[in-house]
Amino acid sequence: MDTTDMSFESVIKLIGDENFEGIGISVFTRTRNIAYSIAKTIRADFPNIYISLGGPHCCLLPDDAMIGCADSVVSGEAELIINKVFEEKLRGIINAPLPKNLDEIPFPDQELIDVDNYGYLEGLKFASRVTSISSSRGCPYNCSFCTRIKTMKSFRYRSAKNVFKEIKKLENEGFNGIWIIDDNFNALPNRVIELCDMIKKEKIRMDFGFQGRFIDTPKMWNKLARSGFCQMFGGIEHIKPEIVGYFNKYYNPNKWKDNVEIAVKQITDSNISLGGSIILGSPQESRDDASELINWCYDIGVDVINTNELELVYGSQLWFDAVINGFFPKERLHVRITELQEKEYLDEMFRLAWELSIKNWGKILKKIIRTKNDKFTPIITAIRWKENEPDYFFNKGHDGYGYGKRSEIGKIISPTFQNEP
Ligand code: B12
Repeated sequence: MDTTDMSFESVIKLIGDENFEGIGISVFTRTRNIAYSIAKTIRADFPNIYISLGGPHCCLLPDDAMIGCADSVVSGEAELIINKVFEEKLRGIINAPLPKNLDEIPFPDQELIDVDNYGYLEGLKFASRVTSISSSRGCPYNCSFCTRIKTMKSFRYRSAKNVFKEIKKLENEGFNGIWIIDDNFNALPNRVIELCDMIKKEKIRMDFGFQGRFIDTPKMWNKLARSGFCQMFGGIEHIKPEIVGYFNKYYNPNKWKDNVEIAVKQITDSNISLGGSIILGSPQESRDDASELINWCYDIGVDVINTNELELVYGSQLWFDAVINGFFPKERLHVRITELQEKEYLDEMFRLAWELSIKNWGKILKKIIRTKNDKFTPIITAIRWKENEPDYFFNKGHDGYGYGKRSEIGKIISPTFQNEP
């Protein structure tokens, strides 16, 4: 619904027009209300359709999801069990086993995916035909704002050989851009280097982007850049030691800032375009801290500064601490910091980050020309990006990773996101 701006009504109409026997819905905590509404409407209008819910929120709170009017709720990863669930129309809460060896899972069938709307990040289209690869699951770190769903707690990864095989298959299918959507693609630098060597050796000419972590490994960044990895998104989150500690981002909060700076230099020296995410609004943050952080990101060479308001989501350490300390009742599963504290400077800071990112426009364009195999697609969208600023941000703009639209800063009008009452 988010990628295509599909309204609730058009989803229900689609269901009426087709002859579905079963419907599966993925549920995020922030999208649970719309997911449950869809399930309830299907139940009322099409009582014979079997409904199953799954996804991060069902891993966290399967009971809550069961009330959402489904026949079954799958908690865990569905690959080993999904056929059985739908063929046998299983009922109730189903605990799915986690696949241990990810190399055994078949590659996604791209024909089932509508890829036309895929591949936009911050309004820039990555390449003309883009899809995604998941090369690992989970994350070895323990950031306090992240919901630690059970599937994430066990960090598992595919072999470089197996990932390469999927890349080759996608190349044969006509894709020229791939986003690696792992929580932390470069958690194991040696695996990444092995993959880069294969891509280089086989002369694959595709553009790759990834979500990763800032680590001091010049060799890895260099190899990535030379095998088509031209864009990275990483979580800087903050530089103020009290806040870095509050986020549990690094073993020594005093050293995080230096660590990021070193990695950013290595990444940008390799010409990889860099999006750095930051989280604004922590209780320990002043307006000056936020502005210092944003300006620092710009000064050290982050190309696009991606701003997020701190959200306390069920399943994260921060949510748990806030409930224990009586900041809100445990029934509230998703709370924005501005619901708890006045943070009048946030709008101004979102705008500052956007304006500084726009200032990097020429630099981003140069990087595209220098590093990308498909230069044409991103340049066309980059021109549109520049022409529409700041309208793009305020009217058609982004929330977090580019999903969910803001009518004005802070007000999200994404079709799937509804504020809690
Ligand atoms: C890639 C990714 C993205 C991508 C793509 C999102 C997408 N819609 O697919 C981008 C960058 C766009 C993104 C954006 C956001 N994301 Co995100 N993202 C991820 C990430 C890193 C990987 C997802 C993934 O592929 N996992 C691997 C697969 C195997 O797991 P899975 O998706 O959960 O699916 C399995 C099971 O859940 C189950 N399942 C899933 N659906 C269904 C449905 C049925 C019927 C059944 C039976 C089973 C089933 O089977 C699947 C296969 O094993 C996860 C973290 C994580 N490890 O999951 C966060 C995560 C899903 N994101 C999260 C969030 C909060 C967001 C944003 C809201 C961030 C923001 N502030 O903007 C936006 C929302 C965007 C949106 N509306 O979709 C949270 C969700 C938390 C929660 N409690 O709901 C996660 C868990 C990160 C975290 N730990 O905090 N995200």
